Amino acid sequence: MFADRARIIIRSGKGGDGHVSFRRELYVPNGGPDGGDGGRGGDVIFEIDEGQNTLGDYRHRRKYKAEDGQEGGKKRCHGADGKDVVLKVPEGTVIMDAESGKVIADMSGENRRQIVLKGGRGGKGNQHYATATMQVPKYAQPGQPAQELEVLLELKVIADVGLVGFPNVGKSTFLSRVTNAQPKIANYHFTTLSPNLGVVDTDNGGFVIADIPGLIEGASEGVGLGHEFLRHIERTRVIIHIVDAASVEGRDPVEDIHKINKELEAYNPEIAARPQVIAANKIDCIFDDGEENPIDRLKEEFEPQGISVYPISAVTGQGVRELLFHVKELLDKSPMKPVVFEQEFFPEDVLVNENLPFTVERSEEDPEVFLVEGPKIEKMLGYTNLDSEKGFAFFQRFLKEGGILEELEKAGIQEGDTVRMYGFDFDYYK
Ligand SMILES: Nc1nc2c(ncn2[C@@H]2O[C@H](COP(=O)(O)OP(=O)(O)OP(=O)(O)O)[C@@H](O)[C@H]2O)c(=O)[nH]1
Ligand SMILES: [Mg+2]
Repeated sequence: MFADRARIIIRSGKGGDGHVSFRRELYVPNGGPDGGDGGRGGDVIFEIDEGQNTLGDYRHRRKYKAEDGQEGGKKRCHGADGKDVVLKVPEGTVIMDAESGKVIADMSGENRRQIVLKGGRGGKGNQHYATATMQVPKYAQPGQPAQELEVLLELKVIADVGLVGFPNVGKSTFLSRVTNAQPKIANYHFTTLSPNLGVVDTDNGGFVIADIPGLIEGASEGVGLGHEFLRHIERTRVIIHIVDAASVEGRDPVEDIHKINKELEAYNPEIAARPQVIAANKIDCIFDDGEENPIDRLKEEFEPQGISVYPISAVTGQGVRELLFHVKELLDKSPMKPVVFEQEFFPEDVLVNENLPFTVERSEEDPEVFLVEGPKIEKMLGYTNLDSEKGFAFFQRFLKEGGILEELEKAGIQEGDTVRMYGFDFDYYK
């Protein structure tokens, strides 16, 4: 497993329980309830750390847990809030629900910090439950439960330009030539296993280049970790296709380009359609042996398709300036369209889908009133703000998904009847 992918378990803090206690004063036999509220459980927060460029930190530890809130105390003492846990990730990290693969957060662009799991709300102490009819409430609200989730972190780097090509064609050498990055360079395949980023300075502004691992035939079907590697170019705008024009390893450069472009097309046609420029590398190794010059062959084949060919040597620097100038032009022409992955999975919804213990009863005193009781419902009422439109909609969905509406109908509820839950009255309408 490479450092640009990790699977971890995260858990928010449970809310502290509300406390049950009664005032004890000299000469006062039955003091009122004074149990304090529980503290809030800590959140699990993801945050971009500019200094990081791999997910290496997450390979060694699998569980990350925020602190639980503490129970409320006597004398209206509020329990301490649990500490949040803040997980630092490199920019471009996409957080997904491990089970469904659905996106929870895309840590890029404007989104520098996101709460992924919210800590449970603290329960209310019995001090809140004294009423005219119930002066010694022996119950308090339990804290909201913690949430636990297995998530997949995937680094999808964000760069203006992606370097693609077979292994060993000189992608990393090129990156080290045009930026301050110092990637590993060696004369064997798959020297680069996770992307390296570098910034190119030009007279009219800089841009970011990503050097990605080499691709091989079948990459789009997953051969040679192809999928892992291909996803790193998803968020680039222009592609520099590097090819070994000197055929140092005996392959034909024209065929190489076709093969890699076929893989791009199969993986994601949208990537294959992005502006591309060919860097015909290693020209310092091309010797005139009477055969047709490979640069001419590349130009004949690809320039009619609108793909320019630039002969370069990443080692000597020959031709590199012209290439970068052209790339900058392409970038200026291609729109700034950041690829952002939208949220498709909402961890807080998972709480709603639990099986709910509850009862539905027609009131004996008034046949148009239906009483609903259940610990989850009470808790839910405790932490939902029914005055806000969003809160009310959330509560309605909870009633529907929890099967409560269905039970009410079975019990014979009619339009306009009243649903009563823990002192709250609602009119029933379909
Ligand atoms: N003669 C010559 N050799 C080069 C040139 N560019 C790169 N090389 C050599 O090619 C070999 C591979 O270079 P890398 O930059 O590691 O290639 P890569 O494409 O990043 O390879 P992977 O990371 O394995 O995909 C090294 O031995 C480089 O010195 C060039 O312009 N001319
Ligand atoms: Mg490399």
